[in-house]
Amino acid sequence: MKGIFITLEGGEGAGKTTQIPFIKAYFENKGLEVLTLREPGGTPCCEQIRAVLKEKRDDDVLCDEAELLLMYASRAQLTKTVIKPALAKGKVIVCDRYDLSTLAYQGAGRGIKESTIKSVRQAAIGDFAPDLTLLFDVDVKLGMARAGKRGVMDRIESSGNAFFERVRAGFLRYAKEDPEHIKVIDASLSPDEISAKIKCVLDGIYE
Ligand code: Z5A
Repeated sequence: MKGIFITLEGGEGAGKTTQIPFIKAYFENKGLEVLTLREPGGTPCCEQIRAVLKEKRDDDVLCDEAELLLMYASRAQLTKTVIKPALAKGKVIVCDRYDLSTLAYQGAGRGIKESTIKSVRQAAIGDFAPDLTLLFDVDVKLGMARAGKRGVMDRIESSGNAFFERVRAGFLRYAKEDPEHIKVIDASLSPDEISAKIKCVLDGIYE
C-alpha cells in the first residue's frame, strides 16, 4: 500500500488551514484514512522546535542558519517517525506546510543559497517529496490583513512586507518550474470558491 502525501503552502493568511477540513472530507468520502499535520511541528519534539522558531526574543536572536537547520530538524523527525509510516499504511497525509516553505522563506525570503538548502535537505529527508502541493497564492497585504486579525505577531510573522513579497515570488517561481506537482490556487477568493478550485484539482488527479 502506498498513501498520498499532499502539502499546503503559501504566505501569511493565505487560508491553508481553513481548507484542511474540506480536503480531509474529500478523501474520507472516498473511504480513505486521512492524517492532518503541520510544519514545523506534528510530534512532541517537533512542537518544541516550533516554539523555539516562533518565539521572539531580544537576548538571543535566532540566526538564519539556525532557523534553516531547525526547520529541517523538525522535518527529519516528522518525516521518519510519522509521515513515512503512515504512507506505508496507505493513509492520505495533508500537511500544512513542508519543504517548499523552506525554499520560499529561508531561501527567497532570508537569502540562503538554494544549493545550501538542498544539501541540508539531502541530509534530513533525502529525495523524499510530496505527491502534490497546493500553493495558496494571495497578495501579501491581503494575507497580512487576514493574519493580523489574530493579534500579536510571532518572530517569523514580524519579518516585514518586503520579506513576504520575496517569499511570494519564490513560491510562484518554484510553481512555474514544477507545474506537474505544484498547483497554484487563487487564495484571494472566498473560502467556498477556494474549496471548489481545490476540488477541481483533486478530481483531475484522484477521481
Ligand atoms: N516556515 C518557514 O519559515 N520555513 C519552513 O520550512 C516552514 C515554515 C515549514 C509557521 O507558522 C511559520 O513557519 C510560517 C512559515 C514558517 N510563518 N510565517 N509567517 P504558522 O503555522 O503559525 O503560520 P502559517 O502557516 O503562516 O498560518 P496562517 O498565517 O494562519 O496562514 P493560513 O493557515 O494559510 O491561514 P488560515 O489560518 O486558514 O486563515 C487566516 C485568517 O484568514 C483566518 O482568520 C481565516 O478565518 C481567514 N481566512 C481564511 N481563508 C479566507 C478567505 N478565503 N477569505 C477571507 N478570509 C479567510
